[in-house]
Amino acid sequence: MSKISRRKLLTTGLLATAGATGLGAAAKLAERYGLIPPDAGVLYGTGETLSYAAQRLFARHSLAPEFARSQISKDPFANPVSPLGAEFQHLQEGGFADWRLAVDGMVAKPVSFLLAEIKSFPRSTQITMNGCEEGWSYIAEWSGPRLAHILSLVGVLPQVRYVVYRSFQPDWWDSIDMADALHPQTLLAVAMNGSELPVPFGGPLRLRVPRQLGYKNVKYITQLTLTDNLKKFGKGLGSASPEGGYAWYAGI
Ligand SMILES: Nc1nc2c(c(=O)[nH]1)N[C@H]1C(S)=C(S)[C@@H](COP(=O)(O)O)O[C@H]1N2
Ligand SMILES: [Mo]
Repeated sequence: MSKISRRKLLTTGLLATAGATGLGAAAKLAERYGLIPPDAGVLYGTGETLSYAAQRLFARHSLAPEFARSQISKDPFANPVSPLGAEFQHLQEGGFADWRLAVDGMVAKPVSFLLAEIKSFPRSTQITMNGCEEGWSYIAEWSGPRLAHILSLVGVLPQVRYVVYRSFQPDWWDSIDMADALHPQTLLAVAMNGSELPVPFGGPLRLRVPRQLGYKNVKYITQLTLTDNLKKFGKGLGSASPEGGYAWYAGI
């Protein structure tokens, strides 16, 4: 089934659940379950907003499609990033030995992991698609520890609802809810197609959240912050993306 028709089906399901009273009732249902995305009202109408609620109510544990090794793209496209600068180059020259991932916010025990520690954690491997909102996509094999594993090491407080993730590039930050954060396909990728994750593809550390579009898959991850409320981050929209016209929830 195409992405669009699946989305439409899910939203229709939510509307059906809400009954003949329609969109307004569905929106109330979404609100009751705390499923209003942080950028609701900024960019989209009710129907679009409801695709997030519908996914979480009816397909919370759905899996992104996985592919055969023979389907891996021969020539994956790395979307160019703005210059990473001298500090990044210095880290790269040192084999990223000093690259750190800070995990903080609403946790029992804030931790700063060295890249070597992250690489020593049990890895999960997936062959999934990375798709840009501009229309192109490629299939690759990614591996790295599950985000859920990293979170299990820091003592996530029960009221946490979102993981905010930041990049070495300050303009790139985003967040996902706990359904995606704890999802088995959500990884902190350290390898791609059997080699170290190349810098153009986000090396040394990239968030892979294959249930969402490419732009949620932020490269050069340096920090994870657990929170119960996205209002205090940036402009309060849960990500830099809605500020530029892209939805916070980019489920496929
Ligand atoms: N740090 C950082 N992460 C980023 C970007 C970026 O410019 N900087 N571009 C995003 C966009 S718009 C897309 S579509 C994907 C592209 O992934 P690719 O380079 O592996 O094709 O990375 C995303 N992650
Ligand atoms: Mo993109």
